[in-house]
Amino acid sequence: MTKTVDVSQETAAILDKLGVARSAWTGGDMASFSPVSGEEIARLKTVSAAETATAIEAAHAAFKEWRLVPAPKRGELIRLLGEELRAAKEDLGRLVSIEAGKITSEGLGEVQEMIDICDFAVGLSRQLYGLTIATERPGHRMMETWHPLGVVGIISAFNFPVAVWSWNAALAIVCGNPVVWKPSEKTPLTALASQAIFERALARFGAAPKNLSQVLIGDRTIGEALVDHPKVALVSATGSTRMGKEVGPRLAKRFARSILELGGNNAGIVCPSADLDMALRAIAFGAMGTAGQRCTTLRRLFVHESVYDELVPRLKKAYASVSVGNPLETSALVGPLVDKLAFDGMQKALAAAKAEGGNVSGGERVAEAGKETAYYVKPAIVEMPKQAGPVLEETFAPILYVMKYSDFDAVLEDHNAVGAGLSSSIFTLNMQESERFLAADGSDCGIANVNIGTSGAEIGGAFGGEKETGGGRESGSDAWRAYMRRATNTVNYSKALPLAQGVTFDIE
Ligand code: UN1
Repeated sequence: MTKTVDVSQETAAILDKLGVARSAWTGGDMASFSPVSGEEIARLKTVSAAETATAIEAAHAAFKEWRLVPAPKRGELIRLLGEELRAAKEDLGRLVSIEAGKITSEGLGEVQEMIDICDFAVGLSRQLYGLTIATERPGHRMMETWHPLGVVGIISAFNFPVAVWSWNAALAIVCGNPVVWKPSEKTPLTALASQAIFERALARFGAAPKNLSQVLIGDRTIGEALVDHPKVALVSATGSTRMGKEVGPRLAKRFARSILELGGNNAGIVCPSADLDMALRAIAFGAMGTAGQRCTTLRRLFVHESVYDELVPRLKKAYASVSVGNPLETSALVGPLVDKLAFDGMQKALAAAKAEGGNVSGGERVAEAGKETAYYVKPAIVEMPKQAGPVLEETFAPILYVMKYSDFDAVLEDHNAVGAGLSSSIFTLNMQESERFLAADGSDCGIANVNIGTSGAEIGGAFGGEKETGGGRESGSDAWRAYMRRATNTVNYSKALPLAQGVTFDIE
């Protein structure tokens, strides 16, 4: 017997414990649901476009103070945030499971990702360095300085409801910028909880300006107000390519910066020499993990004809036996889809795949007793005669399209023949193949892996992708530079004024 969890009651208990005021999530005008049970768990107050503008002005006032605080001191605030997140890990992870439907270890993993980026950002707070560059003029010095940029708007998606905020917020704050966050309408509670945790860190930190971090609950009008407001210097937006196509040009129109982290239609290639046991595990997690709702989810698999008949039946067996169920009550590996829209999208893609000659196993709804508005599905594996129809699109659901290949050059072409360019993997023990995959004429994605799946990237690397994925980079490596403005400084310490390029301009 599994215990029955009262989702609403548990949500309330966690929010109370994390210090989120009841007035923020009861009696409001926006309903929020848990995909675990399909039930309404909160009613939130939304803010208007006018209130968004006020919040941005307040953030800008905070910017004027925060940019003058030394970066290592700013890092101290993020160190405290990391401590508070460690203390709240279990509760926040559970809330992620309730609100996004993630299984327990993935809910906790998401909070771990927040902790990791805080640690990274603390170190970074002492490493926001520029170059010193040789100048062509005697008695001169040329260097780069990195300054805080301004208010950073964050638009995040339901599938990583808190980690993506933290990638942006930890870096932005260390870089001297306040953040204004519009979370997904599907996951507002984890946002309120993260803000409450941040406020605990702020209280311990002491003297920080007000409104360094704000959460704005509401619909797309808030996102639009963030995108259009002249005092928002950068918007980091995670979501669909369709959303990015609207956000990108609007930001460009006013010369604001963007970090776009959009769709992924990620592929793996299984070569003749692959370690098939390893590939099987990586494929299973990449394609079925998070119920196929990561932007790094594995969606297309190319298997060499020499190993196809060995690997694919094993994969189908793993699909048939994978446990699907309530992530709060069971240790199932696959939780629910986020809502009915996601379920309908999945069924539509499967029907289109069949019409293209696909052979579908799985994909049917799994009944969860008494929960007609919760959408649990068996992950689907679809053998396709070729890459066509829905295979070329991102469907945010656990569908893995499997195709046979014979020629390495041709499979690389097929690999790159989709709009998105986020993540990719090759499974091979042949270094000529693996190196080629990572070379200039190999994978065209922002993330290219060898003998690892497409999902589950560490925070230390820059995260993002090319083409219709939007080109933005968040998280590790030098992604911090997007949150700062670069000044080139030339200092003349000589007694003369030589002009560059040998130009003379002598006045009397
Ligand atoms: C996303 O799905 O939007 O690599 C982000 C991963 C995670 C982040 C995914 N670290 O799967």
